[in-house]
Amino acid sequence: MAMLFPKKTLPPTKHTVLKNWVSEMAVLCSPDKIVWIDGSEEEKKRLEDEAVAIGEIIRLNQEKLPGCFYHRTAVNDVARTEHLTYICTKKKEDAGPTNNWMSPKDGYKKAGTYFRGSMKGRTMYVVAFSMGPVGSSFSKIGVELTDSIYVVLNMRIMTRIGQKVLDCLGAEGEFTKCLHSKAELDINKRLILHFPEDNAIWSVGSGYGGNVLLGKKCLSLRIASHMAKREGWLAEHMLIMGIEEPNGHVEYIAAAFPSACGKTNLAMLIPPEGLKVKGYKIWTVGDDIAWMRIDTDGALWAINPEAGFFGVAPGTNSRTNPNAMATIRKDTIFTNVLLKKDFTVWWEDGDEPPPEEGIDWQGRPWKPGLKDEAGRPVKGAHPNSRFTAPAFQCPSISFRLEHHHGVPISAIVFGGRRAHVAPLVYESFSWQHGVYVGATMASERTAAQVGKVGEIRRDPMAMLPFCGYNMGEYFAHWLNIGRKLEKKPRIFHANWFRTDEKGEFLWPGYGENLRVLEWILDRCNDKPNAVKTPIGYVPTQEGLDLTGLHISKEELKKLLEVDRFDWIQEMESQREFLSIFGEDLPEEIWKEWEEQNKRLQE
Ligand code: GTP
Ligand code: SPV
Ligand code: MN
Repeated sequence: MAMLFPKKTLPPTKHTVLKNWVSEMAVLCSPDKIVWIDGSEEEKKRLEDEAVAIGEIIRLNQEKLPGCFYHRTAVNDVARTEHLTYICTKKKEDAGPTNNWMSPKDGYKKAGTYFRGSMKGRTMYVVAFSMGPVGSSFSKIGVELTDSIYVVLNMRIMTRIGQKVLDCLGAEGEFTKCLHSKAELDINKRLILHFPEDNAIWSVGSGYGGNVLLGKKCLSLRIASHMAKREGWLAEHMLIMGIEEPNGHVEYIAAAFPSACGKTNLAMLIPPEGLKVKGYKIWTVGDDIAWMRIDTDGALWAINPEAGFFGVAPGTNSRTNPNAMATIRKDTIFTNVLLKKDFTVWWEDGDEPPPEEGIDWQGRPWKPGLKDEAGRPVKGAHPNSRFTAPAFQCPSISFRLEHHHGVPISAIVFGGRRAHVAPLVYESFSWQHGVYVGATMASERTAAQVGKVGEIRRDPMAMLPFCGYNMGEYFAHWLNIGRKLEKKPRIFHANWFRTDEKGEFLWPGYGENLRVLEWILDRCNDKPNAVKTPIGYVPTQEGLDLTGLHISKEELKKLLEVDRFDWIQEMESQREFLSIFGEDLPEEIWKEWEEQNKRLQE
């Protein structure tokens, strides 16, 4: 094996702090060797060959899926483990009531015992990566040490990696120290620790996406949100998309939905038939993370710090998301989907009918109609199975992804998965009311995190699992940003998931969501197609362009309904949630709650 990397002996950097840290972590983890990742094509080939040789990944059918690979994570390691994810600050208050907390001392000590010797017989890869374009003043650099080639190959797609990043870091640049080891992949020895005060992340015992691709949720949200609070910007769990009008003018929106609630799908949408005559074009800037700051023009500008998509596979097909299907035709890594006999892949609600046989996400033989001992259908692909694909392969990708400056945001949309209560869309009354709407967002739990699927939980700004500090202070930070913004984006709330009595979705969703975005942009341009309700402005019955869509008057009414009885109950549940922040909750949020409560009682 050592022969695969014959030349690499000296670290290709003059950064003393970095070199010392790598040596120190190597002493802790005891890898057989250390390999500095340069990011070249030849290196990619070598890594793929080696990972195939040791069984870490499977090469897929290169005729049908050129450059594609398959990976299966451990059965108990298929989603983020929020209960094992901690914010390690000196003071417990700084993590706030919604985060798990450990002192940095305890964190290093406890995880240290799992890391000790964990890389024996393995290689430690040193992956320098840039979140945001390399060299941009708004980008952040991290270095991830990992014993997983799968992680290296994913980081290669999701971020910008290698020598160019080390060069950019120079001899003294700042970087986030990211340490990862699969160790024993034992859930009882798994910890995902964040040390915002040390700019460090330690992740051990997992091989799953958000737990181990440390540039993503760990750096770009948990650590970055902490930095953003100090430096006066926002790090958010948001997609960014552009909507181009026929005259070539593009308006950009940012939208925060919890995990597996439709960000990737919305960011890549294709205009529905009925709206095609209007000539809209959609540009995808990002599908998961937005870093936003106030620019010299007084507006809010956003970049997507990532370079790839780590998207949910099930439900992705040529009807729901043709752009995603085009993106994943080559050079894609598939994780925990069904492996077919011809070495292609399959998932539930994809393009093809189920194959006659295959190997499921647990590595077991599978065929359609298979049931478990309790008689429940066995899925071929895990509901949180994913694809990792380069963003530039997406037909709708915006060239602005590589722009250091990002894009100006006209509207912010919060949203969740709510079978009841929340209407299809509404507009908040002001920035302050909008922050309250975001702070009280709720959603049904999905398969993207371990826990009971379907359970309603409050998920402020879709950041509950990702805010690296006290969320009470986070709301205050949002209010502050609003005070500083001269051109404030309007704030909306959307819900594609309202159901009828039979539990069927009332709204067709996907491409049809453009109809809602159109209304949102109309509102940003002061079009009066809305009615005032106690919770905000809701479209009038004629406010949405429904050309070509078959939806009954009753269904539309139900979709847009603000039921006072439901909302009064909702307010009680919000009160309970807001109370947990105690003194840390900005009084403006309470004030908005009280006023909305009053409007509902009137
Ligand atoms: P993360 O990557 O976990 O952050 O998820 P995401 O927010 O990007 O969600 P994604 O777009 O991958 O969608 C998750 C699931 O929701 C998929 O199974 C989709 O098919 C489904 N979904 C997305 N948009 C819609 C919609 O408009 N309506 C309905 N009914 N389902 C949708
Ligand atoms: C999410 O769960 O919100 C994701 C996938 O985007 S993960 O990278 O696992 O966090
Ligand atoms: Mn996400």
